[in-house]
Amino acid sequence: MNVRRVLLVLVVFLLVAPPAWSNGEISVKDPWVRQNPPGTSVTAAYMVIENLSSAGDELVEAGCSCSASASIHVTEMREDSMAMKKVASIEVPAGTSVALSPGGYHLMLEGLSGDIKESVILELKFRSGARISVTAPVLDPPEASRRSHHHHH
Ligand SMILES: [Cu+2]
Repeated sequence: MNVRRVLLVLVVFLLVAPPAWSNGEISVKDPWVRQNPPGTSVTAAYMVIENLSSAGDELVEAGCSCSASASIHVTEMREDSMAMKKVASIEVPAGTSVALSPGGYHLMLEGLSGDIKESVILELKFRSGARISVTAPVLDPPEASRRSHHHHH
């Protein structure tokens, strides 16, 4: 292969490369973070994680420069109340996608460094070693529920 051919292959690869928050095997769609009420220091992030590979994977760690900590949580119905608990990981079986959404899995962002604005960058780490950075827009709750219910005025 001569240099020109190598460059051509590189250019084609860059043109077809998936969006920023995909590594070709794991793809993250529709990320968003709930706007924290003014003065509070906790919020949650949501997204859909798709595993495009033929091997199962697991989200094992998350981080955000916007907060002191980010942990993986699940909201569960217990008796007749909702409760959240920390989980070690979220399984994403091969060829499937898992939704992090209000009332279910979410990333709990605790110790916010201030009121979050516009967007935050989430870092996701998978058992396979894959690491993905995701830019998640900050949505306030009414906007967030419009988005999740696809309601139009
Ligand atoms: Cu939580």
